[in-house]
Amino acid sequence: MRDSMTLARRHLLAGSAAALSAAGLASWAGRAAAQTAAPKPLPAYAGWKSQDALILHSSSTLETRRSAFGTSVITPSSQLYVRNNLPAPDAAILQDRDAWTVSVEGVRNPRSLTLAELKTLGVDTVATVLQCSGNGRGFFPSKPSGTPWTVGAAGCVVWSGVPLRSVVAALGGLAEGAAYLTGTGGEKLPEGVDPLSVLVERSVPVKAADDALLAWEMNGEPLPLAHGGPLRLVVPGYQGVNNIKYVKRVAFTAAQSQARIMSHGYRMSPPGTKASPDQPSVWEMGVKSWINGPLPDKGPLKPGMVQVHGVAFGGTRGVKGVEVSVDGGKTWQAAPLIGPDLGPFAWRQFAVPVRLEAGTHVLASRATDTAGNVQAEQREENLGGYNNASWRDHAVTLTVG
Ligand SMILES: Nc1nc2c(c(=O)[nH]1)N[C@H]1C(S)=C(S)[C@@H](COP(=O)(O)O)O[C@H]1N2
Ligand SMILES: [Mo]
Repeated sequence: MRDSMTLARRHLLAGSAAALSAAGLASWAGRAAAQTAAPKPLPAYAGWKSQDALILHSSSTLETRRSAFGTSVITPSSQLYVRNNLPAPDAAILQDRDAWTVSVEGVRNPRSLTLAELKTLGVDTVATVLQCSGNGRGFFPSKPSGTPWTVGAAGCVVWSGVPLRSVVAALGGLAEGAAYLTGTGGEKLPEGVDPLSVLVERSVPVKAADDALLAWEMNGEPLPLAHGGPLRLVVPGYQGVNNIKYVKRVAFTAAQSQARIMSHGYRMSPPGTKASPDQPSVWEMGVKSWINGPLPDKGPLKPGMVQVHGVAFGGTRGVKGVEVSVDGGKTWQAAPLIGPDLGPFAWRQFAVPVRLEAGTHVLASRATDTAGNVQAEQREENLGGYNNASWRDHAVTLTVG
């Protein structure tokens, strides 16, 4: 949407540049073209990422282009989206990764542990879909405030770290009354404001701790600063915001965090209401899929065969199957899942060859999770534009011929 607008503008300028140089105004035209050709640079903490694969919404919101999702299951770190609610900490926190400390509370023997100590308590690897709860917000006609992500505030990544349950066991087990797992981010808070208004601290139901990881590696490399290095709380199957980067504290608590990001942010507030702590928080992800190719951005396709491919996931459950429609949801056909199954929290790729004749085609995908839940046709309207899993919103319109 936004990027296609930029493209259109670029074409327009390129066109007018040609016209102007023909009229002998080449130097002006050259300058205009140079100004539009250089994309805004990536922010320093994400400067190692692939500029071509990303849409830069702001210095703290980078989205993977739909066309950059390939057909292998893992999203390369260089193409993975970034979302920071506060400025990322100074890169100096990565100088001595093993010295990073996290305090563990709400266990029988609460204490602070270094990353070096955590590494002695156990290790596991898990593949998860990391997705911002606002992914798909750009499809809400109500234009909720916040980044208008379409599909690219998501990726499938492999984490390695210590299972949280091993840490809890090493500290004597859970204390009485633990109802939530609360994670706190280690960012430096701006001065002169109420800390609770900016602190990144989230609570999830304590059952989520069974699958949670304190991760120090992502996609086979030490966890980059942009993604929460040196240590991140990974809560498989839960929306991105619950996966606390630069985690400084993990607490088993009787109540949810009082931080604004928990009490009022990320709530499923019905339209016309105000956000409040009694509304559902964005926790577990629902069943969702979308098509990543073919896409209309390369212009009209020639009639013939195409491989319709995309991704599908079930949040805390795996995916049982995916169907694809090329007629806007009137008829559906099963689309085989391809590639390795990396477990219930990862996404699956699907691909199906279809013949497209000349005309306009609306391509959609619809996933079913292992419990039989089918991806919804419609989004659930809400103030923040969260949890959009509507297959209709994610459909792709193609012109052939
Ligand atoms: N400490 C901390 N953790 C955080 C955030 C943050 O701003 N600070 N943002 C959250 C949000 S809203 C999302 S969507 C994901 C983004 O993860 P990524 O930047 O690694 O893609 O991190 C979550 N964890
Ligand atoms: Mo997010």
